[in-house]
Amino acid sequence: MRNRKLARLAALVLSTLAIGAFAQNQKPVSPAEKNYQAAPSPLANEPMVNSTNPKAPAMTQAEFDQARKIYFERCAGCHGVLRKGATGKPLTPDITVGKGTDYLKVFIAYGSPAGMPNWQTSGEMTEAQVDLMARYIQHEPPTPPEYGLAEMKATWKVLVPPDKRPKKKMNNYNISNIFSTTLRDSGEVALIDGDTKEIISIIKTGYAVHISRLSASGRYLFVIGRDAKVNMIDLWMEKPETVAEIRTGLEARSVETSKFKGFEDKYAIAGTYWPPQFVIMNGDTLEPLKIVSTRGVTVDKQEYHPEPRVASIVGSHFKPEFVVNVKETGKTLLVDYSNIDALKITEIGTARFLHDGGLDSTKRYFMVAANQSNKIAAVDLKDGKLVKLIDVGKIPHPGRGANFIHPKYGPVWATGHLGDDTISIIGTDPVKHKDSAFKVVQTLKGQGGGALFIKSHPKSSHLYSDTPLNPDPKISQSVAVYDIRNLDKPYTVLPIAEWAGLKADGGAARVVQPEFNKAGDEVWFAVWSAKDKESALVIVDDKTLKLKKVIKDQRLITPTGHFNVNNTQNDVY
Ligand code: DHE
Repeated sequence: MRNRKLARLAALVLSTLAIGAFAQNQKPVSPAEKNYQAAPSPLANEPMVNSTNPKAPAMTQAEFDQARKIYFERCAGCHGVLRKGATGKPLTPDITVGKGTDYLKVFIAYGSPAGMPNWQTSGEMTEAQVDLMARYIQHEPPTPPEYGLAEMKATWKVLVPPDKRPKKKMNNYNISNIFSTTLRDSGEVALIDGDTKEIISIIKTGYAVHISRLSASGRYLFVIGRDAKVNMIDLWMEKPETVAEIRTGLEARSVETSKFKGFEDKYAIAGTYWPPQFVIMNGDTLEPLKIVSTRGVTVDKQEYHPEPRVASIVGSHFKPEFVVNVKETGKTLLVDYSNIDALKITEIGTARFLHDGGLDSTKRYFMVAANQSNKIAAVDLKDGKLVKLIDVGKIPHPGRGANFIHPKYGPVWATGHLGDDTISIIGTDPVKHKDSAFKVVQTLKGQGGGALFIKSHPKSSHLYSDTPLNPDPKISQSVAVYDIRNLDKPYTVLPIAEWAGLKADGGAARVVQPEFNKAGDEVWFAVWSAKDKESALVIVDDKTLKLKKVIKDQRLITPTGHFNVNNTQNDVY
């Protein structure tokens, strides 16, 4: 009876949603994007200030705490920490109280055509949890604590001070061909010798570790966890180890180092999701030096946003600047670090919501995905200005993108898409190929949506595109390879997961992130399964497109990204 009533209400609410005000301006969210965004936030376990709303239905403290945990584990990635909306719509009490508990319950239970997951009917939430969440979102969003210099310093450790570190390389590794592989769910990185394919060591890092970057000299490896913990690893040590560490906030995704001549290895920078800010640190010790908030107004409507998260960061090779991309305000900040006591920041309005990106082959232009605008913003790092906003496919997701020489249009940079099956190729040479510069010169068809990373190498004539978030396992477990010399030729599919020969235990075996070795003659892929399932790394010979090696080891838990030292240090992609 109760279920019938809920179903009737559902039909009514869902039909209103399709045309109603609550659904306005909401683009459909693909299941792939939902799965990608809805990863648990480390904020679930942080203490927060709760303030209840007298107009909202009552909740006990225990109910509130349970709902808050669910919110940060399931909902914050799309709706935002303060529920101001990002991929998902805003859920602040001024909107939700007027909707009422029953309406909200239907929305949570059944999902919406705009992409809200059907949490109850999919079995991911019980009816009681749906009721809890419907009441919870009518209360004020609890605010996580701020995190300033004192908090950072309290977590900062210099485990091996600079004067106690080796004066020269103390190992026999070919450091520039080491790979740092993210072991996401064990909170570790695996350092792998790219020559012998042996695991050098497994190093404990932050929670759900995200990316690795290199210092300009290639000596220090910086790794950041989703909990904003940065590990600085010295690759000169006999056995590379963490020499300094710090927690730069409560949630983060990006870390980078100063690359400009004269500032090599001088600074590191970490950007945080919470609090919305970035911190410049000493490149030798990770001592936090300067914190800058990214709260501010959005590029389009010019309204205040309280939590604009820091997405990708790159170190400019043209000026002593960090390029900091702020997601929710849609702004690219050029942060001049030549005098951090008188910090100069050039604010370039690009588009919302900025995510990942990389440099063109000359390193002059930074190409960044504004994923909810379906655009790539090209920023000129020499002249410090926006060159162009380029319309591409649906939800561009380049990683750092791929640079290669197009037979007709010269130097180009490419991105794949989460939301469709295309690859957009953009001209990047305004000198010799003026007519095609910063335009989409060709669109390739890929295997399907759910693409995350695309890669090439100056020595290679191939372009590799993964599709780990495609719902079809045949597509998520393989990659498409294009012949750059003849892009009209159909792509070749490499069955990477099949080659890995994993135990037939039902692991997702998603193939993620092509990454070249230093020589540019082999490509590494992660075959990513759940924590309790077997995963592997698969290495392909770039010339023949044949399997070269499978690395399996019980310590390789949930490998995802991998970063070759030389290519990451020198922005070769
Ligand atoms: Fe990432 C890069 C954010 C989920 C693997 N990811 C980035 C960057 C950002 C980001 C802002 C750019 C950093 C830079 O260049 O400075 N990623 C996010 C999210 O917010 C998101 C969507 C959800 C979340 O809760 O974290 C998310 N990312 C994932 C994954 O699920 C992936 C596939 C697996 C994993 O390890 O978690 C993943 N992200 C990566 C990788 C890179 C990355 C491998 C680096 C790409 C590169 O070539 O540099």
